[in-house]
Amino acid sequence: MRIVVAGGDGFCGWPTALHLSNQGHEVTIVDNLSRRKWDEELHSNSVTPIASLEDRVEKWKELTGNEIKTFIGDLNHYDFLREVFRQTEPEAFVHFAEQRSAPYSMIDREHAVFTQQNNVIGNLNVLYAIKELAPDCHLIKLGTMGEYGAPNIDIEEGYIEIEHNGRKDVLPYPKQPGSFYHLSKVHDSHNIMFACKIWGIRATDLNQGIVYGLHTNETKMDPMLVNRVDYDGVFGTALNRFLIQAATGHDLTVYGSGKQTRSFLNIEDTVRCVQIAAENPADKGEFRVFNQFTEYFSVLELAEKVKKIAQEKGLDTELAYLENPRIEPEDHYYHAVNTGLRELGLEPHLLTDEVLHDILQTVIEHKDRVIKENVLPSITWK
Ligand code: NAD
Ligand code: USQ
Repeated sequence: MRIVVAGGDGFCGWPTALHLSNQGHEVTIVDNLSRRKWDEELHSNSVTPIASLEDRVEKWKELTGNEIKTFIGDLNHYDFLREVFRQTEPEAFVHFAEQRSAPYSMIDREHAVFTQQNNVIGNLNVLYAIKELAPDCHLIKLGTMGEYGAPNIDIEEGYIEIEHNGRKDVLPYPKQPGSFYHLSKVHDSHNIMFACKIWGIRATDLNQGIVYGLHTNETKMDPMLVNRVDYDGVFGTALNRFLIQAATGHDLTVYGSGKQTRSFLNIEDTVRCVQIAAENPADKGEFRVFNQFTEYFSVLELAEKVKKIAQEKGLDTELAYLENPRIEPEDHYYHAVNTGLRELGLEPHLLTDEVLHDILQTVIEHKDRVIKENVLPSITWK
């Protein structure tokens, strides 16, 4: 298939582009390289040293003979996006290209406005480009489990049957997101659902949990292909942050009681979920929703797991309970359904001690790159 991966220079997008290319698909990456610029803005970096996008795709071609075309530009620039569609004629458009940090979106008004403009308008442009230039193209959009929040009932995949005053309907599952970033994903979901209804677009919203790990079979093929890994208080995410903190002798930063529960998946499963979605497209006019995660844990459970593994490696790791910089429920019910992707063949890579050892070993090798001042959280929701 001809597949565009927007955001293909990022943490999820790069390994996904390689994986799809390795499966024989004709892959094109679109990215404006803004994630690298946000590192400059925050005086931060990836723990792993990452090559330029140009060098990455050149190395990939040298190793496999597969060409990945690249377009450097912004989804918010519609003329640019149209040109991408004209030249690539995509059968699937995988959309990772958004500002994805909740804390970044909560810095101040400018960052909240930027996040929603970048994400919501970029996605709306993609919908219009599909309508105008590739009406049969399947949109595979990365949403997030955080769109649902933490309701006191089970979380279904996108829809819920409701009975009210003696009548029944299947309705979009209620959304209670916890940051201006998470809200941008809710707005995207609504726009996509509407576009499917009025224009007959086919779309899959992948409500993804928190992704951990860094390597996939493809990124391991050469140091030039290594994936980025974030650890700072803005872009770093829970489990990866704890592993990097353990590697550098920092206490593990549990926010509040740590009882807040989230869903997780290994980056190796992200790339397979996208492949499964691409190879099993939604029907025309269908707005299909999958919850893309394999397991859920409380933050405290993860910190305890990392502490145990770190101590086995002789590291002196302890937990630090910090005042929670976010406004979020800490003690709550959590049960979410994730059958859609499993039914289409996903075989999860679960979070075993071996997996934790492996990631910890890699980050230990690069620990000197960690800028210690960036580890503690600096942004609050208040
Ligand atoms: P990332 O920041 O590493 O990658 C995003 C990429 O998109 C970057 O390379 C960036 O330069 C590019 N980009 C951003 N805005 C763009 C624009 N307007 N035009 C062109 N390119 C643009 O993020 P990630 O961790 O790879 O996340 C990818 C997607 O998956 C996001 O949509 C995110 O919301 C979703 N997601 C991520 C996680 C996670 O744990 N990382 C979990 C759930 C969902
Ligand atoms: N947390 C800690 N300590 C830390 C970092 C985080 O206790 O050092 C807690 C947070 O308070 C929160 C939970 O861990 O309760 C998750 O925080 P996170 O930063 O790992 O993840 P989040 O902000 O939700 O965002 C990440 C990605 C985002 C994606 C989302 C998936 O950055 O792009 O959408 O995970 S989900 O959480 O399912 O919505």
